[in-house]
Amino acid sequence: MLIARETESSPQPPAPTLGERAVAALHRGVAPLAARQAADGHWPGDYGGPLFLLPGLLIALYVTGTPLSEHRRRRITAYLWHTQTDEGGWGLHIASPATVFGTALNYVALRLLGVPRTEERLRRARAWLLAHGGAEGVPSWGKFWLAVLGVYRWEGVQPVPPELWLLPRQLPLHPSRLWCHTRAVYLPMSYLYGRRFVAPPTQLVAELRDELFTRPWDALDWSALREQVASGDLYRAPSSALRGLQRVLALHERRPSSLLRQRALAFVLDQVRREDESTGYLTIGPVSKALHLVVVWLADPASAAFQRHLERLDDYLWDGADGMKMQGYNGSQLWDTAFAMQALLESGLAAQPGPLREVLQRAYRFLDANQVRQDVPERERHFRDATAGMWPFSTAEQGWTVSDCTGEGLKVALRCASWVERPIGDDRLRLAVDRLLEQQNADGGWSEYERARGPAWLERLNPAEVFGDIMVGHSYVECTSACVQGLVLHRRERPGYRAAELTRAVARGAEWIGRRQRADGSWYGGWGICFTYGTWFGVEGLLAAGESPASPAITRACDFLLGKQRADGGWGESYRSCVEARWVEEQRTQAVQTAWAVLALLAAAEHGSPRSASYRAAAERGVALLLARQGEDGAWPQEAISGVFNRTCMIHYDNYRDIMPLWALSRYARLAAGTTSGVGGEPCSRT
Ligand code: LAN
Repeated sequence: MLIARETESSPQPPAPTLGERAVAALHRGVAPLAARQAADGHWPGDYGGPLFLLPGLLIALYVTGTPLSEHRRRRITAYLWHTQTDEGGWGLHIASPATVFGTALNYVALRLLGVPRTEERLRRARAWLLAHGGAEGVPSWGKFWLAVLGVYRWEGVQPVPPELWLLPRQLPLHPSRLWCHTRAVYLPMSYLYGRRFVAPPTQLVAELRDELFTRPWDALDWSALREQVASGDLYRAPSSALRGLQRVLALHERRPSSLLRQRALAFVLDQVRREDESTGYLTIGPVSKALHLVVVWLADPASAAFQRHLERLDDYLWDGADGMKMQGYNGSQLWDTAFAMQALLESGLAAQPGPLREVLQRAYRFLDANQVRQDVPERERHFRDATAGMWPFSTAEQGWTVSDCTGEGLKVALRCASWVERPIGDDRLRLAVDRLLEQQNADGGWSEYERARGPAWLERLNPAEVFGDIMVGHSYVECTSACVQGLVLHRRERPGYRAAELTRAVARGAEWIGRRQRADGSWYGGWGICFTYGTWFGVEGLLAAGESPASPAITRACDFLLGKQRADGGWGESYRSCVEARWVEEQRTQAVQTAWAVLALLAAAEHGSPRSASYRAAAERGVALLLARQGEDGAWPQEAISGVFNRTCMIHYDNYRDIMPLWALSRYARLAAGTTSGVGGEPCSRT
């Protein structure tokens, strides 16, 4: 009776709605994110994943006689054991099965770290390597590092003649036309190759010669090995055109003119120095970082440049729970900050002054401090595009600016302008717009770093067997979408600036995005896994450009996403999608990919798609999954790896696991509450 009466007088509160639960989850989720913000406003994160970077660095340190601290030696060794596969080898990246490239190089790395050949795990690694043809078939970048160490003969390495840099600039084969990362790798390689640098022999090198190959070292036919690559490692088999070119170059290498060689080496060294100076000795990426270390040491072991390089090693090293690794970049600082800010802005939680506002304000300061404000000195002589006004992926000091980082940076700068203490001046935002307009490719899309410079057929001469699409710049849906979104927001918030050009650029960008949509409605993502990521950008880009949400393109894209939703409400796509260029399911659904799909579906719903109800319903099931995956502490657990480059190599984005679910929940909560406003009344809708 008592119970019945109580129920009558105080009815059970109704179960919270999904919207209310999302808001509660947001409150819990922003706390751990806020706690991890660095004093300068960015979010530090582990940017590991690739497994071909540490060996290059360790070889570089070894050949330059640079000692490794005991701490680093232990932590790096721990990482290498941690990443050994069950089969006993190492892959191209942490999610990949063992390859000859990964195994030969990481075997060498462990030996350089002092592990004896008799160590049980190393014996398994060696057994795996020898069963797969030994280091004879290591891909070209592996051959290169082994040659520097003295474990491979230079005759077994495909030519990288520095003289190519002396060709007339107009020629398509001039290295300045290559994709910036490829030219940054082959530039220092050409120096070391041109000098045929080999480290002084040591006992360890002699032992490695003995351990890595299936046949006695002295009996190996080096010039035949030049063309030998383990079949399991091949992603892009060398074309016959490339083989032809390499044979011609090898003939030339029998008797290179010493005068030309000296001139070419001097030219290359000057380029290396310019790159060092314009990047604070970070260089554009991890491979060039290790190569430059050897180059500047070889040019002058007592140089300040060599010391500066050593001082900036830490920027690439990350000591995580799994050990110490070399990261794929000097970090993802700006990129993560721009995304985290958008997730927070869209939540509206920071609308009132308070601690979360402070988080945004600090993040904004990072954005402000890391806009690149000038071009590289004598940039034409260094083959660099203008950069003043753009944002980089990591830091302004590193200096290599990226189109989509600029697009995202511009978006957040504009969205915060009305309420931050010291907004970035309009002149600086206009510079960003100028650069984006300059960098649009002839096909209407955007590449990442530079406007595309080389003809597409140069891809047929790709000598790096393990990567695809690395020879020249290509337009990407992510870059194009982010640039379109940034330009559209600028046009809306600061009308009148280069209006006609902006409108035309946006239309051409949208056309490019439309053309690249696949028959199934998806887009291939070049930098995140994979169709889920690409489709999120495709949808947002088209909607920002004014595409009707009822259009076939948007409908097909959303239908694609609906078709991939799994019974648990989530999305889960394997990294194999990137490699195979077709959808491959991941075993378990992924919170990060679910967030991307939810963001896309809700964007279409918010813009008024006639199918809004079904998109919202699907998004709600995704949101429910995100809520279920959130931990007690408000954070999300790390699931499968989510980033990629060059089609084959996966890379870890540490902060995505929190940022992306938070962003999706923010959007859902905002729509559920029926508001279009985020912080300071800034409209969040992307129209
Ligand atoms: C990156 C990191 C960021 C990434 C995004 C901004 C996310 C993307 O939208 C555009 C491309 C870009 C800038 C990008 C390009 C390729 C990079 C630089 C990397 C994935 C980080 C590491 C990778 C680089 C090529 C690794 C070094 C390996 C070689 C094969 C040279």
